[in-house]
Amino acid sequence: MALDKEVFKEELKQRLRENYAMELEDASKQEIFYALGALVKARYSDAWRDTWKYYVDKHKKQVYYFSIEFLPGRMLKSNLLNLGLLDTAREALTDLGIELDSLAEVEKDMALGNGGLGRLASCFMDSIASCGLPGNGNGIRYDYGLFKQRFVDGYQVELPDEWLQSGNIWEIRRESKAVDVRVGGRVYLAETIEGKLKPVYENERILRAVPYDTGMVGYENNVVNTLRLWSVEIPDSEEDKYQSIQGRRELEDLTAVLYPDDSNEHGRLIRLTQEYFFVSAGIQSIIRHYKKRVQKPISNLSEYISIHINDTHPALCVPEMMRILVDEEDLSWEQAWDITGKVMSYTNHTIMAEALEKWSIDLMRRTLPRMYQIIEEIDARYVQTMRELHPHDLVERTRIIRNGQVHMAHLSIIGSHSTNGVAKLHSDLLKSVVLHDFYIIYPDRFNNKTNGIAQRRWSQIVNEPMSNVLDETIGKTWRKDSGDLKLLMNYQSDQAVLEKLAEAKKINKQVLADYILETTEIEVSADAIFDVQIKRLHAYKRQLLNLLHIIKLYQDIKENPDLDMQKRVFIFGAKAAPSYHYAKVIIKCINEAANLINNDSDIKDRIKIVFLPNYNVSLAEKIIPAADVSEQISLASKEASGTSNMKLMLNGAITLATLDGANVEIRDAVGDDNIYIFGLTEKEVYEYYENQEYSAHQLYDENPIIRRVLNAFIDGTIPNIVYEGREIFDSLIKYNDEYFLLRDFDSYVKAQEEIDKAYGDQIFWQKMSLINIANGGRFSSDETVRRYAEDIWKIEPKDSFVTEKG
Ligand code: F55
Repeated sequence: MALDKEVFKEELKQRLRENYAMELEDASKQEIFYALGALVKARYSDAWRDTWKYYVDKHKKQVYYFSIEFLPGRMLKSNLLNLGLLDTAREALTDLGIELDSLAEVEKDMALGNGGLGRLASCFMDSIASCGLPGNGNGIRYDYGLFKQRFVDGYQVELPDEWLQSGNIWEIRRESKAVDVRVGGRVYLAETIEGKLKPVYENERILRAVPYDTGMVGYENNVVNTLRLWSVEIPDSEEDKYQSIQGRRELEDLTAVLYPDDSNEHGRLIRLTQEYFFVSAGIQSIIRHYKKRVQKPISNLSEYISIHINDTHPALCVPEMMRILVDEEDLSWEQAWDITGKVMSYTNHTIMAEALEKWSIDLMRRTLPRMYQIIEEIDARYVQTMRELHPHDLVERTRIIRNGQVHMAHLSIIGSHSTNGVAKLHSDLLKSVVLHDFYIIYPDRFNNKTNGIAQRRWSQIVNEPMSNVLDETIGKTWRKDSGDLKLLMNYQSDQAVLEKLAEAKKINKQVLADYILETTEIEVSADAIFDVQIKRLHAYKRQLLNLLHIIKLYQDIKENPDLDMQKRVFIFGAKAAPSYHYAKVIIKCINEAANLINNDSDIKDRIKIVFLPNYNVSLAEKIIPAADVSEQISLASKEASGTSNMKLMLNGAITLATLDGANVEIRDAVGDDNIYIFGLTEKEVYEYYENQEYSAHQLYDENPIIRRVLNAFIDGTIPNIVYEGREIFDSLIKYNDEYFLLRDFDSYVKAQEEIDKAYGDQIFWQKMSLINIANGGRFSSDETVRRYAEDIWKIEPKDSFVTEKG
């Protein structure tokens, strides 16, 4: 039911009176935000219940997306938009003298994830609901999200993110749905009276998993799905066992913090327990629901349920499902294995060897004894079956338990029916290199699902000026179906439209410039090129290559003060894992180079460096609409997909990229003339690995520009980085530049020079920008999840949605 502006105002006032015993005039921003949140939640609670009931009544097959990270960011505006209330709310609040955007800033950014993987999970949640698909998220409700980042003397400092401090308006604690999870102790098999072998647990610890549910509101379709996040508690029955404060602490710590490392498992015990905790709680609650509501024989499970393993962190889904089917539901191993394989599917997000998750047998056995027994059995049966079909070596290389370790990717592939990569190139590399052995064994299991983004959030919510121009130009259908952005292609030579888009960009740049001034005291001009690199800090993502180019420009200007070039602001946003020393060194160097360049009067404001602290979803929402250039400069083959590349193109930024991850598909979408490609191809990178002919030292010796840039790190040109500068220098020269920065340097500089020239011709530039927006629709996560739904999960959208779409 549509909500009238006047009713909206009354309801808001009413809620303030009820919840806070206050009149609007006396309420703080925070109180108004919570009253508004409660109002919004009440608007979808009926649809939430009805969606749930519909899935049950119609026996709909549902997917459960298991992910140890979700990164929704703020939800107020997105919920308002999806409920069709955004304009009403904005107008009603304006009448009351309140600005929606500033009210929205009160909401804590929900940051239960590190980066791309967690954000992808949240984009999927939005799209699954918006496409009317029966799907739910399953994860962990961390008390503390990803650390907050500050810079002190140019160094990253981490602070706790107490996001729950003033409560979370969107969640519902459902104590009645709590389940018990057993960890530790000893398990042995004993014969029952019927002569079956059953596990007997000794000295195990029982954890209580309490779910907190959040409604995932679909876009104008009355569908509200569920994101279920689990929190640990001590069960009453166990109170006696936790007499010591330390014992209690240890247990309560289980869901306290998100591990802040986005590439390396450190083999920490608590992490493995976290993984089992949310997997076991999730699967138990699925099976309970199935038995109570679906009421079909357990042998039909795979007709009603699909479980997705987002990266290997939830890989224990495989043995946990086996445990429940065999130990608790009394199925034979063979029958349980058949069902498990049909239910499970797995997405791989990386080819970086160090990111492939492994656990020592010893730790696994101690922490999760029953899981280990089951994995051992899966492994033994795998070897036995495959031995007859494949060479010994191949079977040995692909088995789950190898060299004292449990390989979680192997477990995920062997225990599921589908393994997918996240961009075409990445999926090809999985088949030809990283998981080639498995591709030989299971060729039919491999497929590609190129990532996508929640386009409504990343266009209409974050970029109103551009959205208004789009409405005026091509009508409003693009808001529901982003494929319609293509209509914009008809206006690529329409000067008036190009100018309007340029004006919208200028408005966004001024907003960001104001934010930059406010947070960093750096003054930047909205006339400059806003050149943006926003992503986790990683050697392979090559923020350092960006810095090397900036140093070169600096040196060029110092040498030739009349150098003809466009003004540029280089904007960085990046957190480094707290234990990732080299990444932190790069942060320090960027910050010190910023100090040097921003304060050098010879440079004036021709180049500026802005490293915005605490990059997160909300900050991305400020930066992306204001970007002119999108830096996607990872070493080819290393970035599985990337998703900021998609968000930036959708907002009219021009991509400067290597042929890596989804950049390849962005190039296909916009054409060679509307993107700047540079650097080694993935094939050339692999050739270097084979022939071992790369010599960074030689490039340093032979290329005077490279030499001068690198020397700036060790000769005092960049101040305050004695040790850090030396480390950077050594990583490139002494340790031969693992990610080929120096090899790609010249072609990167050349591409940057072309961008400089292109920006000088504003009509030319705006045309490229328009073509990028027009083709951004291709990377909608609506499309991505539809492909998962059809090819992998075999789930169907809610009927009303089908009819609505025709
Ligand atoms: C988090 C924890 C661990 Cl232990 C390992 C990895 C991560 C993580 O955050 N990975 C991640 O974000 N990977 C990224 O996934 C994106 C979505 O598929 C890709 O676009 C991106 O290329 C990839 O690096």
